[in-house]
Amino acid sequence: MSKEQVFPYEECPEGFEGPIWRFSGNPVIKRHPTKKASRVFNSSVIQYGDGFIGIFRGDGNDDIPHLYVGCSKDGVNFDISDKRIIFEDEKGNILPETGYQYDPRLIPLEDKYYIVWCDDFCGPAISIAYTTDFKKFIKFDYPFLPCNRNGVLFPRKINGHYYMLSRPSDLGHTPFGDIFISESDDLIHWGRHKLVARSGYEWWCALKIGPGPTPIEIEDGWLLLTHGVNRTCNGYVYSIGGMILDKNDPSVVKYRCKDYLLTPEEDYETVGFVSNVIFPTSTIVDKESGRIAIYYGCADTYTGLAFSTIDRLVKFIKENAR
Ligand code: BMA
Repeated sequence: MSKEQVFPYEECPEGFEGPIWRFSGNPVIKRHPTKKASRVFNSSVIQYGDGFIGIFRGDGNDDIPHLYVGCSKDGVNFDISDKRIIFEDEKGNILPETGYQYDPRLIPLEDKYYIVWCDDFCGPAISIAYTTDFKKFIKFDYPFLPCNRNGVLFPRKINGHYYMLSRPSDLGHTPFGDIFISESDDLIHWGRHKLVARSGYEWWCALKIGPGPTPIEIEDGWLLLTHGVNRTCNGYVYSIGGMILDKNDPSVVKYRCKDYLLTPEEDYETVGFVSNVIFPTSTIVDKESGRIAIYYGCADTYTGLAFSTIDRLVKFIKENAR
């Protein structure tokens, strides 16, 4: 990263005491951002060169989600391609397009950029692919059986193994959800599955808890943002939660915050295609200052940006751990 690297950030508003504050210019991606996508949300952005690149979920004019590459100079204004990502297999054969693709996570890992998303494999299933240039995308065989969503890869090997979090689901809107972790030595064969966190502890995540963005390595563990779902008389409500996993054994939760970190409150979060949903899918971290920019889907309609710092999140999670 060059010294002039732009970092999307706003200082905490004076007097604000919560763990996460919203960008004053939200939503950063509004309705109809491209000719092909009427809504772009639950997408993933990383620093790339002296700017930013992302894999975006774009729901088309037929409501079906597909994946697109997008770029930005400032992490706020995005230029999203009109062309869907086409995947190849490891032999270079173009793969037929599946029925849908959504909620991508983009993870720099070793010398490649990995994309993990929810794909149509006789039902929602986690899919994994990599790219080195954001032009050619090589898809592996499905790592897990359906139904499963929210595959979140750790950004480095831990004790010589790769790890992925996921949230097994059903074919539809899944009235349950817990976080599991799986281990692999080659990113293709996965096993040694373990339970990480169950839903049902607090009301805001009584129905489901799922992994959000790629975990952030901190001094004494992994900082994991989550989505937690409450079932109300008026439907599901998605909030952002947080926990800290053990550094050497990420199946162990060291601190789990009993309160949400952010819940739908702004109009662009409470009103939309699916109202009352905030869904974090990526973070950008400035290691030197500890600043964090969080990209999150708003009401399955917009993309929002929010901020915090590592110290502030860790302190809040520890002080409010159950
Ligand atoms: C989940 C996923 C997300 C979506 C959320 C709320 O099951 O499908 O893509 O944001 O529901 O609709």
